This record gives sequence, C-alpha cells and structure tokens, in this order.
Amino acid sequence: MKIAILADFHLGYAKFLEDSFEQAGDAFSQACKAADLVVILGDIFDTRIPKQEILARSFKLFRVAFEKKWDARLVSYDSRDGRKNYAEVPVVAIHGTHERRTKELVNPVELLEKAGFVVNAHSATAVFEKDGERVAFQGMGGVPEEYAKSAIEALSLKPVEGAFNIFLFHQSMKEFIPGEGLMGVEDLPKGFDLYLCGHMHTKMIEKLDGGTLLLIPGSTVITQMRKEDMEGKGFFIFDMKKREAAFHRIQTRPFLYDELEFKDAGVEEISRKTRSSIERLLKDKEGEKPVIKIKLKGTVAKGLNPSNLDASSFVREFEGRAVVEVDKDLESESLKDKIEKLRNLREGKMSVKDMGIEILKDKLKQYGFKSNVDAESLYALLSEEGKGVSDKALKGILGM
Ligand SMILES: [Mn+2]
Repeated sequence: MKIAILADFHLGYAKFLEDSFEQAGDAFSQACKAADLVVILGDIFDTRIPKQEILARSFKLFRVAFEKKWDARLVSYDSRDGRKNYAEVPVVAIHGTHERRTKELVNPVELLEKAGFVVNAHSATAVFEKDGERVAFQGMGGVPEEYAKSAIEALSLKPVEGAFNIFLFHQSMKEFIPGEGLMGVEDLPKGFDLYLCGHMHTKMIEKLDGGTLLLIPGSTVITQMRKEDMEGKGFFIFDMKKREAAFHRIQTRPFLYDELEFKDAGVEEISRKTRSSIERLLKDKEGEKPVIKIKLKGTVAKGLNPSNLDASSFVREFEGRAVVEVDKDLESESLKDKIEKLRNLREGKMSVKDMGIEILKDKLKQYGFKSNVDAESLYALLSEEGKGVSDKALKGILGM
C-alpha cells in the first residue's frame, strides 16, 4: 500500500488565509489521487473553534476524498473511549495542539470524524486492508509538551499482530527543536514499523535504529517564516513494500530569505540595504507576491536604539508586491550603557520587574504590536506561576 502523509494545514490561518486552503487543498487532492490511504497529523485547523466559514470551506476540501473509489477498507476500529467511526474513506487523522480542547468538549477533528470525513486515530486503533495487506494506525493527538512522555506511556501501545504498524503523534522532539523537557526518539512506543509526527513545520526524514523511519512532513502553509521554509512545502508518500518515502512538493507562495550583517550602522544605511535586498529578491518573483523575510544582524551606531527602527515601513512600502517581514536581531547598547543599566539595577533604582516590562515593551514594538498594548498586564500574565498562559488572555491583551 502507498500511504500519503500530510500535516499542519492550519486552515483559517489569518495571515495567509487563502494560501492555507489552496495549498492544503492541492496537497490533499494530490494525496488522494496518488495513495491508497491518507494520513493527516494534526493542526488541520488553526484554531480550536474555527468559524463556520472556515468549517464550510474545509468540508468542501475533504469532500474530494468521496470522489474516489478506494480499495483500502477499514477492517477494525477500536477507540478507548467508545467513539465510533463514521468515515467510509481511508483518511486517517489525529488532532494537533492548535485543535486541542478538554475532554468534555468537541475539537474540530472530532467534528470531521462525526461528519465522516476522517477516521480519528487519536487514542484508537484503526486497521485497514487492501489485497491481503494490513496496516494498523494508532495515534496520540497533541498534548502540552511536558505531558508528552507520560501520555505516551499511559497509552501503553502495542503493535497489532499481522499488520504493518504506524504510530501517529503531534509533538516537538528534542532531536529537532531545542527546548526543555521535550520528548525524544527514546520515548516512542516500541515495535512499530513507521513513526509519523506533525507539529514541526519543516519536513524531516530520520532513520532510527534498525532502519525504521520517522517522518515529519511539515506544514502545507508558511507560518513561522524561518530560513528552512525555503526548502518548499508538500507531503510524503510512503511505499510499504519498499519501505521508502518520497517527498512531493506542492505549489506555494515563494518564500525568500536574506540575512544582512551590519557594523555600527545608521538608520539610512540599514534602510537602504534592506530595501535593495528586498528589491533584489523580488526581481524574478514579481507578480507572485512572495513572502520575504530579512534578518538584520550586527550592531547599530552609538546612540541608536534598534527598537526605534521602523520595520513596518517596509511592510507598507512593498504592500501588494510582497509580504515582507523584517526581523531585527541588532545589538544596540554600548558597553557603557549596559554597565549603567546594571549599576542602576544593583542600586535598586530599577526593579527586575520594571526592567522586564521595559524589555517586553521593546520587543512588542519590534514585532509590530500597537503601542497601546498593556505591557504591564502582559508581564504579570507571563510571569504567573502554574500551568502557563491561556491563549485567550494573551490575545486579549495583545488585541489579536
Ligand atoms: Mn502546527
């Protein structure tokens, strides 16, 4: 059997709403054509409660699977909480962290499950068969990173006998992303023939001990605007017989990236070089409205504060021609200023909290948030002990 592996559609992603649907739609219909089975590894939607406009468009997208006569049949479905399967198409999914809601509430992937668009493999075992060949999917939807290890352990997953066994999950892994307390390869349930992971938006193929593959298809839409996004977006097709994976690229908005290094630069120099870099990148992509990210590195002239550099002027200047993002990773303060700040701190003129709020204000400005954002409340919220910050509270303060 051939299995198409897709992830992170982020349908409804506000910044690139049309891209999110076009690119996911392209990937999904290609996948349906080319494979016997389709797997989607979570973050199908960008939010926990997508608007009905987003849901309606997603239903249209998933309906494509109904147009094909599939040979792979679901032979058994067994969920731990008694959920039933309603889908008659071999499209398997789990929910991601963006869709995760508490147990009593319905997440959007459960909605797709109830509508018969997907077979939900979260906390369930779904076995398919085609021409006597069996494949078993067991999955775990996205959980907060710190619970990943214990959640996998609690599932105590065992491979299904007589089938090719695939484990689906949606987490960050320490092998690919720096971070405290992330799960890793050693936490994966043992004995599976293939491991598929969503969540990380850059595609990756990893050969584990014994040659078993771990595949991360990446997102179908650009979200983080990282250098790695230049590699292109798409999905994998895994051939069960050959035990090989091939990456299929999809048409996407071009993503262009440049890094500029400065030394004691003034506003004029930074503006001029940034502008000419954007123009140069745009040259043969004119009309395609590419995403352009420019990273500014190095130092600025004495007395100049990088947070006063207006990066949003480039966004406006190239509006209509490109989606521009300028990331200011510039050093400003002279050593003298730094010592002065530390001295003030030591003498108690500025509390750690006040300094934290100042830094936060600078950062907010740098990332283009409005100046009326209540940095003090945000600081209080972020420094709260306990289970972390709720998206709602955060978005409230940030006016998102
Ligand atoms: Mn995601």
